[in-house]
Amino acid sequence: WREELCPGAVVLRGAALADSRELLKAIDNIAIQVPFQYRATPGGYAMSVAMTNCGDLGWVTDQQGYRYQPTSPETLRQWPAMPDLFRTLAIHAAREAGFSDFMPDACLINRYQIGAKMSLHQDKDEEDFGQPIVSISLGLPAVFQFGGLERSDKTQRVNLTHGDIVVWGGPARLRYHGILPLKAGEHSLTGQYRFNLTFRKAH
Ligand code: MD5
Ligand code: FE
Repeated sequence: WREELCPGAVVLRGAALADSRELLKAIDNIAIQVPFQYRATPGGYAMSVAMTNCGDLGWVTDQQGYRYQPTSPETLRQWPAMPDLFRTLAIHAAREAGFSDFMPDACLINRYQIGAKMSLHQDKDEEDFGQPIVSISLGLPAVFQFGGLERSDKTQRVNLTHGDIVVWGGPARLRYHGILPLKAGEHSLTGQYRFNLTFRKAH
């Protein structure tokens, strides 16, 4: 089932459902190698979302700023390889949304605990805004906040649930967005967590 949120933003409801157990197993395997970290923003605020990465490049933040880098700041080693299933799902979803040449080199894995949120922001650390971002939601549901190209633009709320894939591209690529504090709940596959995978062409 396909929902267009606005030009450039397409929700593929349940598109990752059939693969969700395998996706979660792969996340566990990555987190064994490179544990989830609560990073600080350049302004010095601890994020409530814990993060790890896989793929050639990973997104990190610290006092120096936001950036993509080939190694984990903690292990000083390369991020684990992007599992084929991840890449395949992301490429297929992008194609469904009209982006036929999406080749992600980065996968950020966000883990939300109860109460965790992501404040309104734009994703602009990537080199080519012509490339979309593909996101896969797993576990507890979240309320996604979707704004415009200016921080002050009014926002709409969208529920993202287990197995949903969203492709953000074209005119939606630089919209402000965030995640409201995760409501308490229990998911049969993830317990008290929500996971979100974001696939990007960073470099
Ligand atoms: C999440 N993650 O659910 C979201 C999903 C992040 C982040 O926002 O930066 O890690 S990605 C949502 C997104 C990406 C690019 C553009 C837009 C939304 N958008 O135009 O609204 O953890
Ligand atoms: Fe974002």
